[in-house]
Amino acid sequence: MLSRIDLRGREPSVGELRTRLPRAGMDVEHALPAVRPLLEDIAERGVAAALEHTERFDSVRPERVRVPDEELREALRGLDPSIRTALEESVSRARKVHAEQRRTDVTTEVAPGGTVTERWVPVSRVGLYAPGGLAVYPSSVVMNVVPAQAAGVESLVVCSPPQPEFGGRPHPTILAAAALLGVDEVWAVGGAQAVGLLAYGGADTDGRELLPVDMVTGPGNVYVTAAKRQLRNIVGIDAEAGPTEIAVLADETADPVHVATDLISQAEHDTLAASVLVTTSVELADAVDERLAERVPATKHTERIRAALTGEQSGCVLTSSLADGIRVVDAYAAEHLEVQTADASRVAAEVRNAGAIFVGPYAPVSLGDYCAGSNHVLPTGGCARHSSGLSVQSFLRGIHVVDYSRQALRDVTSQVVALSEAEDLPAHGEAVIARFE
Ligand code: HSO
Ligand code: ZN
Repeated sequence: MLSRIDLRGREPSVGELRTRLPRAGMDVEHALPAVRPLLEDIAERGVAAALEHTERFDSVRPERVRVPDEELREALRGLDPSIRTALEESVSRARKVHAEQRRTDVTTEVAPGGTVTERWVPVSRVGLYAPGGLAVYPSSVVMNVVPAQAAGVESLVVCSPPQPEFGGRPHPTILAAAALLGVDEVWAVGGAQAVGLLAYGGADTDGRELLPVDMVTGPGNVYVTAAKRQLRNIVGIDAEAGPTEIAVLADETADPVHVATDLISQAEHDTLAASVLVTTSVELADAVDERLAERVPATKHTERIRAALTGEQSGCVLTSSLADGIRVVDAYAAEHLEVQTADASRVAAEVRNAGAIFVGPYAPVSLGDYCAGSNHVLPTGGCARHSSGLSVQSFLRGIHVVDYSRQALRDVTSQVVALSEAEDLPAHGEAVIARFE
């Protein structure tokens, strides 16, 4: 089922690997011309404009855009108890991991009387977008809210599209997840309109105000991503999320059922999802293909999965050695990488580029999606070469606080003056000299 790229006996360069390896893209540029005028309208007319666009796109008009507190509490009460228990487990594991990511301020004495303190200050107000429709992911609400709260973000607002089948409210599990996490501000608005409202602010018909945020995070469709790209000078954004990716680096010791089920699991997200097997073993590749042929027709979202696995973004790469396999996965820099080899920990330790690494037979990506404690908002599209997933750090700014005494400044005057002259900016040096005349 997976198309094959045979690299055995070849040593492609990193550049060649990057172009040859399968990869799906998202055409954000294409969506921008439609999104720009919509955002201008939201900037001018706020919630009224958002309501009109929502009615046009989603054929629904929520009675109140700000979800009343009572409806949040009601959604949590109505949540299936087993889902509630699972979400609580997910939250508590994620909180354990993210609590350890907090930073402490550090003061460095650079010279006698001269210090620089790096002060970590959380972003004040964050907007989280939670999609509706096909992708209703309460787990993503957890993965965005937990690090923001651990960072100390004071004000959090969730936006999620109103759903016609829920009387114009966002999906009840999204509301319940927000309530469980202690987020009490939820607005029933979706798409690019939501990103616009979060950036510019607005007021509901009953006067309740949506204050503009400093940062917007959360996954969304191409229009949501286009809106984030368009507004990135006005609000901070998390990385642009492309279609999800799983790469599995496996040798002949891997269990083909584990490999096949994991490739299928991420293909389940989207016809554009990428599932890539990198292996030294033709026997394993054949066995995985057999398991895929059995399992794909037997699972719920067969057509979506088949489209993803047979799409040009998915495939199987054969390499001569594990070392070559590591070069391939490093060049690919998958959002999720599973290592299913003998001595998987050692192999995993050699990998440099991946959003998250899942080691051995008992760490499938779906564990990480829900309940490992790790974050599932991860860099896609090769961005794992230079970026990390969402963490406490994403919501912090490290502010340098510079504090020098008179003598400490005097001691370094000649160096400041020399550099200011070298750059033909003498007024920079004069600002220091003036203090000692
Ligand atoms: N695998 C997705 C996250 C997710 N999976 C949410 C299930 N729900 C991107 O990391
Ligand atoms: Zn997933």
